[in-house]
Amino acid sequence: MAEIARLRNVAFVGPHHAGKTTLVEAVLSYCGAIGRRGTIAEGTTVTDHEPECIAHAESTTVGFAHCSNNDIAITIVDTPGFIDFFEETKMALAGVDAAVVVVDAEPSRISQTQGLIDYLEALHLPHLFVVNKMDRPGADFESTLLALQQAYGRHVVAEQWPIGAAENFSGYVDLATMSAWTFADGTERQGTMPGQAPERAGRARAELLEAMADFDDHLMEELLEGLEPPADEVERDLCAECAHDQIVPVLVASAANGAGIPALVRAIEHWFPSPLDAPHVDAEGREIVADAQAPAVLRVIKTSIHPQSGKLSVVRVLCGTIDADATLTDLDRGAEKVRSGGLYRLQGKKQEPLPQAGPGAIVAIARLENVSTGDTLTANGHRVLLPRTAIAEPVFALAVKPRERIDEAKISLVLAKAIDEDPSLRLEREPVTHELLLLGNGEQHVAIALERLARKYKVDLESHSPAIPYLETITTGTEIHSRYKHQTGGHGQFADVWLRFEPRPRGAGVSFESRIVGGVVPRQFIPAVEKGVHEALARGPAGYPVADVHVTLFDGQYHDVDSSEQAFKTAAGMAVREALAKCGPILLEPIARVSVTQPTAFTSAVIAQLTGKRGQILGMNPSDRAGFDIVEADVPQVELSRYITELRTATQGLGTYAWRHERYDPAPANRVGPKAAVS
Ligand SMILES: Nc1nc2c(ncn2[C@@H]2O[C@H](COP(=O)(O)OP(=O)(O)O)[C@@H](O)[C@H]2O)c(=O)[nH]1
Ligand SMILES: [Mg+2]
Repeated sequence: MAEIARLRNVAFVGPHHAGKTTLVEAVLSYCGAIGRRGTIAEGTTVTDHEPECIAHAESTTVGFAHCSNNDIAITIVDTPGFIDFFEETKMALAGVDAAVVVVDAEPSRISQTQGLIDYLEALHLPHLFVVNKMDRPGADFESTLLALQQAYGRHVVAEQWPIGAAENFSGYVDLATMSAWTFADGTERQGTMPGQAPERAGRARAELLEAMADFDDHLMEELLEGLEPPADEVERDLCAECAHDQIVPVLVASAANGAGIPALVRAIEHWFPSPLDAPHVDAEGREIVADAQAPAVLRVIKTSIHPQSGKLSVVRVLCGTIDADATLTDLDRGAEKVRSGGLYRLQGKKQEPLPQAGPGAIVAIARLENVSTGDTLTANGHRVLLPRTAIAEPVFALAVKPRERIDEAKISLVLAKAIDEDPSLRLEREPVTHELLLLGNGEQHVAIALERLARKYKVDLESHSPAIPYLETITTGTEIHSRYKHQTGGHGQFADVWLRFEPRPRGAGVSFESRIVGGVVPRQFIPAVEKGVHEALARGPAGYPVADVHVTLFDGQYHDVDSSEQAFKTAAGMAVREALAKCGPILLEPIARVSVTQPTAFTSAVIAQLTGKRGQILGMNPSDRAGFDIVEADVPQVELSRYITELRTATQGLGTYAWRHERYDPAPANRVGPKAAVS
C-alpha cells in the first residue's frame, strides 16, 4: 500500500465532449500506465470501455484508472459530461479529494459548467480548469479565461499562458516561474519566451499574484512594496491555496496531441491534497482522519453488475484497512453484514487483485449483495453516519414492456438490477394506465440504461412515451331505465333498474347512492347494481376511466325466481353505457404544476416555451440560487413527455424542473384521437 501522503484521488469533470476521457488517456500514457494511447474514435480508451460508451463515442458511466509519477499514486475517476448522467457523477465525486475541470477553448460553452461548478464549490472540492482543445481552429484561451472569471470570480486565474493557438499552439509560459515551455513528442522542454509573450504573460502573472495575495498577507505586503516574490514562495502559496479551494488555477492543453500533460500531472501531484489533507466529514461534521489503524469506514461510490461475474462495488476507503475477504457492516441496510468476495484496483475494465486497501484507496469489492451506491460500510459494526449525496428527482420516463411474452416478474427483476447499478433510476407502476415506467434524468439516461439491460440480460424491451392517464366524464345528467330479461330453458334472468346520472364537481370522483323504497329492488341486489355501475364506469366510450359522476338507483323491479345478482349487475352496466353516450361525454386531461428553474437570461425563453405548450403561467420569482429564476405554470401532462430535453436545449443545459399532478381539465377536442386500450 502506498503511503497515504503520496495518494491523489482526482475526478475529471466538465461538459460533454470537452476531452476528459482523451485527457485521462494522455495522463495514463504519460505516466507509463498504458502503452499506446487509445482514442475515442477507435473505442480503445481505458475509461470508456463499456460497450455503450464505445457505441455512442462518449462516456455513459463513471470509469476508473490509476497511474503513478514521481512516486505519487494517482487514482482517476473519469465522469460522463452529459447532464443526464450528473447524478452518477455526483455520487462518484463523494470519493475524490480534488477535480480537474476540463473545458473547451470556447467561451460560449463555459455557461454549461455552471451546475457542476456550483456543486464543486458547495463541496469545497479543490479544483483546477484545463482549457483543452487548444489545437482546434478558433481556440481562444483569453476569452475562455474571461468567461470563466465572469462566471466564477477572480480567484479563477491563469497559471499558464499559451504560446500560440490552433495549429500554432506550441507551448505555454508558466506564470509562477515566468519560464517558457514548448511541447515536443509528448514531453515538454524549457524554451525561450517568444516575441509578444512576455508582455501579456507578465500581466497575467500580476493577476495571478494579486488573486493569491487575497489569501496571503506576506505576499500582499511584497506586492504593495513592489517586491518580486521568489518563485518558491509563489509555488508554495499556489499549493496551499489550490488545496484549500481558494485559488482555482487555469491550465492549457491539447489532449489529442498529448500537449500540456506533464504540467497537469505536476499540478495534480503538487497542488492537490492527499487524503491526509482532505479529510472527509461525517453527517455531524466531524472529521474522519485517514488513519490506517482506525476501524474501517468506506463509502460506495459506484456499482456495476456483470451478468457472469456479479456485482462490483467501487468504494473509497476513508479510514482503516480492509482485507480481500473483509466482513463489513452496511449501515444503510439495517447494519446487514456483508462479506467481500475480492478486492481489486480498476484500470478501466481490468481488475487487478489486491490483498489489502487502506485510507485513501479507491478500490472495487466483489459480490457485496444488497449494497448500493451511496451506502456506508464499516468494519466491526463501527457506527459512523456519512452525509448521503442527494439524488435529484427523475425528470424523464419511458414505459417499458417485453417485446416478447415473458413473465413480468423477470422484467421487474432485471429492471431492479438497473436501479441497483444506478440509484438515480426509478421504477414505477402508473396507477391509472398500469404501465411500468422507468424514470431517470433525461432521454439518454433512460435509453442507455435500457441498452445496457438488453446487452447484459438479453431481454428485448420495448419502450415508448408513457400513455397519458386521461379520464372521461359527463357534462349533463339523465335518467335511464334499463331492463335485462333473458329466458333460457329453465331459469330465466330478470332485472329492472332506474338510474339517475349527474355530473359531479371536478375531482369529486364517482359516487353511488340507493334511494329504493318499499323493496322494489331487494336489498341483497343493491350491491350488485353498484358493482355493475363501477365496472362499467372503469372504461368510458373512449376507453378511459370515467370520473366525477353521481349515480342514483331510484326505482326498479324484480322477479321472485329469475332475478339474480348477475342480472342486476348486467342491467346496471347497460344503463351506464347508454347514459354515457347521452350525457355529453368529454375527455379530461391531467394538468401538471411545473416549477422551472433557469438562469435569468433564459427566463423569457422558458415562458415562451411553456406558453407554446398550452401552459398557464402562474408566476415568476427569483430563485434562492443567485442568477436563477423560478417560473411556475400549469401545463397539460401530454406536453411534458420530452420537456426536459426541450428545456435543456433552450437553456444550454442549465434549466431544471420539478412537477406534480395538479388537476384534470377538459381536453381540447382536437388533441386526442381514439385511444389505445387501457387495461
Ligand atoms: N482537436 C482536438 N480534439 C480533441 C481534444 N481532446 C479531445 N478531442 C476530441 O473530442 C471528442 C470528445 O473527446 P472525449 O475525450 O470523449 O470528451 P469527454 O466527453 O469530455 O470525455 C473526441 O472526438 C476527441 O477525439 C483535443 O485536445 N483536440
Ligand atoms: Mg468522456
